[in-house]
Parts: sequence; C-alpha cells; structure tokens
Amino acid sequence: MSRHDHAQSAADPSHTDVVIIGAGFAGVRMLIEMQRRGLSAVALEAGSDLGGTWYWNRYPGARTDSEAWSYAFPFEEIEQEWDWSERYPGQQEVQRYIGFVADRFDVRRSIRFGQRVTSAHYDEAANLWTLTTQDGGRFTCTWFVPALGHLTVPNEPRFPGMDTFTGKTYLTSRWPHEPVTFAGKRVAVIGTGASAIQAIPHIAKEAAQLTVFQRTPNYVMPAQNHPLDASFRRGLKDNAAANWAQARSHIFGFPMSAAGRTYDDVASEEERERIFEEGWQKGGFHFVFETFDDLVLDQRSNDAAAEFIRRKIRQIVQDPATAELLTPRGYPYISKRPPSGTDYYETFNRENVRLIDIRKDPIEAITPSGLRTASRQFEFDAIVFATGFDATTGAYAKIDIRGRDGRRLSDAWSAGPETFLGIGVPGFPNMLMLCGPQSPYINIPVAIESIVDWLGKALTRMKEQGYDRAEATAEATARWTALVSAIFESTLLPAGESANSWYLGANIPGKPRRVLFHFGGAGAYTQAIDEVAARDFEGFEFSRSPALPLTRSPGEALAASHS
Ligand code: NA7
Repeated sequence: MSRHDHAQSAADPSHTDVVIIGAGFAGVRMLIEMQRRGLSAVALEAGSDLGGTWYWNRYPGARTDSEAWSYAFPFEEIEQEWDWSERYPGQQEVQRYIGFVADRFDVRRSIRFGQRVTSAHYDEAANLWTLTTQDGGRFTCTWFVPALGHLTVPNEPRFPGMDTFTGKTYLTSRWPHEPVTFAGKRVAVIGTGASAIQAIPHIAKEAAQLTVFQRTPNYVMPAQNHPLDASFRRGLKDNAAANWAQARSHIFGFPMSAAGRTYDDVASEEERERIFEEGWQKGGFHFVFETFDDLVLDQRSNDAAAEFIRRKIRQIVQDPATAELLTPRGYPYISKRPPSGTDYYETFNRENVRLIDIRKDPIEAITPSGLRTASRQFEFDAIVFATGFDATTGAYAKIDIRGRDGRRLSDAWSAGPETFLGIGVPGFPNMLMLCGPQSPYINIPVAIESIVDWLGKALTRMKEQGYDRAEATAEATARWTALVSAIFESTLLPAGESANSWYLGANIPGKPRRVLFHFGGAGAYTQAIDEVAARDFEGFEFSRSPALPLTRSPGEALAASHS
C-alpha cells in the first residue's frame, strides 16, 4: 500500500479515539494497550517501517546498551516465542523484534507509515484534536498521544562550509538504508558519544584511515557482548517474569540487584579494586549498578570508579599521548550517560586510526576536500557526524502543537518544559505524552510499560465515569517540575563539565536549560504514577466536554462503576 493510500483528504479526516505519533517501542505498545481496552487508535509514523530509534539509527555497530531480556515488551507469551541471539542485540534484531510483536498482536494495520505530523491543534468546543501531516493527511481524535522518543531530532552542527564538501557525509541517526562502504576511504568521525563509540571500531576495520574528532572524552564501559546459547535462552524464558519484576523496581530499570554496599563499607583498596574489576568483567551497566550504590551520590565513591577506568584506559591504549587524550577528567563518572563499547579503546591502537582533540584545536570549517581545524587541514572522502540529539523537547518543537485558545506548546515551554509526570501539560487537555519531558530516565521499555499501563487505566476510568477530558493542573505540574529539579540537584549529575549535557538541553545552542528527565529511578516513578492513579488521578482534572453526548451523568456513571 502506498503512503498516500493512508492519508486522509482534508474533507474526510479519519477519526479514532486515540491518535499516537510514533511507531517505535512506545507507539506499538500503546496500540496494543488500546486494542486490549477496546479503544480505536492509529499511530502516525514518519518512517516507512516501524521501530522508531531502531528504524533511524542503523549506523555500523548500532546495538542496545541494555541487556536483551530487559529491552523488551513484558508479555510473557512473547518471551516464550522469541529468541535473542546476543546479550546486546543489534539494530536489525531489535527492529525485527518490534515488528514481530506488532504482528503478533496485529497492530501493524493501525500504523500509517510515511506520515510526518506537522501540526496538532485542539478544538475546545468539539473536544477534538486535529493532526495534519506533511502530505496533507488529516486525523482527528479525542486523545492525542505523542510517543516521539527522547532522542529523535538529530543535533546537526552547522560548521561553516558544510555544503562545500565534495565527499560523502553521514549522520549516525539518519543512516542510509542502502549499504555504505568505507573500504579504501579516508573517513572522519566527529563526536565521541554513545553512537560514535559503537560505530568507530566498525568503521576503523573497514576504512583505509579513520580520524576521530573528540571534544569530550567519555568513560566507556566494555559491553562484554556475547552470543546467547540455548541453555541461557531457556533460562530467559523461565525467568521472564522474575526478570521483569526486578527491572521494574531497579533504579535504572534493569534486572539487577543493588550492590548492597557503599564506598565506606569497604575499607581496603585491594577489595575495592576487586569489586571494580568484577564489575568491569561483567560489563556495561553492571559496573555502574553492582559495584557501589553511592557512585552517583558520593564524590569519593565516584572518584574511585573514575580512577579505575582511567587506569584501564592507560593499560589498554598503547600510545601514552592518545591514552591521555581519551581520559575523561573534569566531570564525574555517570554524570554524562556512560556508553558501552566493544573494542573502543583497543581501536586506538590500530595504525589506521588517529585521535584529534578539538577542544584544543577546534574545527573551524568544513572544506571541499575535508575539514580545517585551527591549526591543520585534513583531507577526507567521508565525514560521519555522531553529534547527538536535541533531546526530548526537540521532537515536540518540530510540530506546531496548540492547546486551549490556540496556545502554542512552544510558548508554554519557552523557558523549558513543565509537565506533570512527563504525561500532561496544563492548557493542553487530552494531550497525554508517552515518555514526554520529565518522564523517567531509565531503561526505556520499563518506563514505557508503566506509563502505557497508567494511560490505559486513565482512559478506561474516564470512559467508565462519563468523562472525556483530562488536563494536568498547574499546581501538580509546578510540583513535579520542582521535584524533578530537586532530584537532579541532589546527585553528582550537575557537577563539572556535565552541566553541558543533553540531560539539561545544554548541548543545543540557545535551548533553555532545564532538567529534562526524572532521575528518581524506576521504582520511585512507578510508585508516583501508581499513587496518582490510586487517588483517582489526582493532579489531573477530569471533565465532561460539551461535545460528549449525554447518556448518563458522570455521577451516575461513577455510581455504576462502583456498584
Ligand atoms: P551524544 O552522547 O550526545 O554524543 C554526541 C557527541 O558529539 C559528543 O561527543 C559531543 O561532544 C559531540 N558533539 C556534539 N556537537 C559537536 C560539535 N559541534 N562539534 C564537535 N563535537 C560535537 O549522542 P549519541 O548519539 O552518541 O548518544 C546518544 C544516546 O544514544 C546515548 O546516550 C544512548 O542513550 C543512546 P560533547 O560531549 O558535547 O563535548
């Protein structure tokens, strides 16, 4: 079916109870929930296939940093029917998995592909949201659910001379669907965040020469990825429910236990070293969450972890000058999202790889044949920009969203986003964000599951009680925004150079700085939203719009639902 077959003409908008934007993990999960609860829903997806992040980020080496069994939908029947091939599955496998789940629950037919939403306007009298798409499609709904993803809009740096380069340019987050070969090429990678750290070892193996332009070195954990054998996979199936229960209460939404010790609990240096080494060997986030529980709270604990990693870098990287350049200083470990790598530091021992410190020697311009830093000229056949994202609010800013009385979301958020639970915004009735700004910064499928469950309950409750409008109150929103800031300030996250991180929107010139995520952990967030639901969705005002045909009064409906 062509994308145009799906678009509705202006005269004939398609109406459903719910319109979702996005068909990644969140959008697909929301469609399943709506189907289960008997609400009609469509998801509008800009891409030509589902997957969201896993559709767009198909750069070499792209894979999860979460272990497969927690980067999943929590339906046990799915766990029994799906076999992961690796501990950290690659982009293609994750995208296949999301497609498998969509087909298993038959929601693919509810996704309209190739539909980039340009506006979403609320009409108070009709209690209706109308969404329009780039192709002129028009979709109306009572409840509008943006499921836009946190890292959706690329940060595309604007170096002078960008358009003059005669070689090929790539953005990791907009990687072509066609095969890309770097064989025999001189390649530049700009950026050393999580995406670059995955891509660099792959590009280095293929390219004739790779030059990495680094602004801030990262603390890179070894992923310790490996294939999963039959008995391990059997165990995953047997333990699916227990794994998920553990993830739901873990601070970051992983099936891990807390270390159960702090820095002060271990007096001997040798014992601390042994604990860090064990975490390093387990790999990835096990180093963060199974060494010392106060890494993000206690400076000494954090310093010890950071020093351990610095020593590892010096051990792995043979050239002392390169090792020194790769060594992060000036900000605490974890205060920027720590990436996981496979052979990342080892790659800098290759003869065809060099590292340039653009903090000392900044990029001044892209030139027809390469790029120019303050002191040197470089020649390249290809430049890869791995420069990150305009996190969370970036995707909202791309859509003309207007609430009550035509108020623009961009005006409401001109000083930074303010939400209740990362779900509701005062003045924007029935816009219910699925992982919006100020939602939890945790392993994302765990956040999605809690919020989808909450949204499903809220919509069912409204229907049962004869309401058709929900709006976050200004008081609850102010309280949540203050809480989100207070949590952030109580940690080491704002310290040092990390004050420039995308957690605060500080990586994008001109973006207002505000804490973009709830850092209180999966358990605390789930508890907060469950309590709101238990108190009859306190902090949201449910009301009955004039547009709702009167079948029974809210009071009668309420009595009926309690009888
Ligand atoms: P990140 O982690 O934001 O990394 C972006 C990288 O690009 C980082 O090294 C930046 O340096 C660098 N950068 C950004 N702008 C520039 C300019 N103008 N010049 C030079 N270097 C620049 O994004 P990723 O895509 O790697 O990872 C995002 C998330 O994906 C990750 O956390 C996981 O959740 C998955 P900086 O550090 O700002 O100095």
